[in-house]
Amino acid sequence: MLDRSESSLASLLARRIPGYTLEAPFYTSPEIFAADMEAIFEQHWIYVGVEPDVPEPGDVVTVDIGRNSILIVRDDDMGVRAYHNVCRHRGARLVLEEKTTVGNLVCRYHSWTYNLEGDLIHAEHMGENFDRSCHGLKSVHIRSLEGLLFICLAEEPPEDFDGMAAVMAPYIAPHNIRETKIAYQHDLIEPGNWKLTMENNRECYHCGANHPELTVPLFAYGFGFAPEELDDLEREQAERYACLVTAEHTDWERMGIPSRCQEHLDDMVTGYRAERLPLDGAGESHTLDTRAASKKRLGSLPSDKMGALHFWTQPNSWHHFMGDHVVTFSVIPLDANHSLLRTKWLVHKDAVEGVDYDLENLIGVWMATNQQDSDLVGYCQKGATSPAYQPGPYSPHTEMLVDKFCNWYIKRMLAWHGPTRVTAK
Ligand code: 3BY
Ligand code: FES
Ligand code: FE
Repeated sequence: MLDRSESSLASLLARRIPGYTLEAPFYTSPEIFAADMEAIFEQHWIYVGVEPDVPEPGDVVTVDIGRNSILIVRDDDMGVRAYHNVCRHRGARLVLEEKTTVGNLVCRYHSWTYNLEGDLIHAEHMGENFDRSCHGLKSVHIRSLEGLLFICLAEEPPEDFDGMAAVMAPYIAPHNIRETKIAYQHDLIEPGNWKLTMENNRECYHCGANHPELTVPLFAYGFGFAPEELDDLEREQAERYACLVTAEHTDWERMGIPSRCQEHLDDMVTGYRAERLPLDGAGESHTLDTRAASKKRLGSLPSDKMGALHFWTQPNSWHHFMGDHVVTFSVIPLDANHSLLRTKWLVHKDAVEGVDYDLENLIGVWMATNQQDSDLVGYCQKGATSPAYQPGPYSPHTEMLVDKFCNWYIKRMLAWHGPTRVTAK
């Protein structure tokens, strides 16, 4: 049994062993959950949605992150802004819907009215000394990375977002997210701590045994292996895959499509990784026939056979950009044992369902894969509550990026909570 001082967050952070899963309280403790929300989700750039969530002026989307509710609004000049979803009168929540369209933002309690720029433009019976200009909505930092929307709740957001954006913009821009529409969104509540959802995404060690649909378009050798464990035939296939990646990178980059790996998962405050990888079969998309699901090719891409650009950000997102569609995933923690996985499928804005794409075909692979991953996350959550649980080793060949996620998390927690003491029960 841990005594109270040994189970303090500070000692748990200090004694984390690199290369191993985290100790159980990181997955189960409500106190560490609260510490995560404060140190990670209220300090870092959090991926929340896409510009096509709010295509027209007056479009509003709300995102709840822990104790915060955030409004994302398209303004009259086509800018995207974010505000706290809290009325400046007596604090009522302004917008209750997840998505709506408004002329102005009107509080239903006493009708205080804010324009899309967040200014309070109407408040009756407040007397002549009342200064409306001191009661505008509180803004939240928001950035669009070629149409991917990130918010930051900190007063001073991490400055290295711009560095990531400069590297990543040329990778994402050819898919032109701003010219897409959301064909489908799916919210899945996973029965596990948010870090288990993220860890699960950062490896494909589990893919062969668990993802019969996803492993149709993915190459079996795409996510690492121990060379000494392969027989001659497997080694030859793995070498062929490595050559294919090199050849495709060269071809795509010659066509002006950045594809080579960029990795800063644990050496930046805003950690990220990106790489475009070939797909099996026809090589076009994450579908069961490996062909494009949508007939309208995205953006300025030169070919249908663009493989899939994988883009991952710390702490809460991953994305797959293909020639015909984009799938984006955001993870929002709900409590120590539950997380919201929000998935959006984007197709060209002119693609028509039933004509240019079949929805079942478009979403089939990831709908199945998400549910399989959610089950796996649930098994780990159950395991973490057992007295028999102890941190287990990551594979040095297939789980390096899981370790990098944990390294990043521990570093960021130490940076924020280092000097304080939170006791994990
Ligand atoms: O998100 C990725 O890039 C991959 C694909 C499947 C699981 N994950 C490691
Ligand atoms: Fe919003 Fe009163 S609380 S108008
Ligand atoms: Fe998976």
